[in-house]
Amino acid sequence: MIKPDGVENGHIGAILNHISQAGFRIIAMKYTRLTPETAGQFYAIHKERPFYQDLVSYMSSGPIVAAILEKENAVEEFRSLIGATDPSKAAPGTIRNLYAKSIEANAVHGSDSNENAAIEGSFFFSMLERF
Ligand code: FUP
Repeated sequence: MIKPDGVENGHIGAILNHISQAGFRIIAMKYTRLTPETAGQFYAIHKERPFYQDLVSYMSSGPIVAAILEKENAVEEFRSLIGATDPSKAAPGTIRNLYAKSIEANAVHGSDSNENAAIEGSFFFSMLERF
């Protein structure tokens, strides 16, 4: 997902370019917006964390781009492409190093396991929207 800051700051094209250049295939893609309710569901795993309410309101603050990406070892490869959650700790040249503003407004989201990738893909896309 390209988060609200990535969209707002005009980085959709650059981020998709990094993703394509890194060899990911885009299986489905959607420009949309989360509501506080759907953002809350998407991040339900963080419900007990102190930053949850801020995260939900931030993630519903503007449009996002959701995508399903395909590559061998995609979860690990994508996490290394985006860099650490905190952009000040993200390796040089990673998407968060280049485009993120803060630990909350960190430009992109990537699934952290194959299981969560399947759950998160189904959250945004039905079978009819994929190929
Ligand atoms: P990541 O997997 O890199 O997206 O990071 P996490 O799953 O740990 O966190 C999910 C999101 O919660 C982050 F992208 C931003 C937000 N977050 C905060 O706002 N503050 C924190 O201290 C940690 C995470």
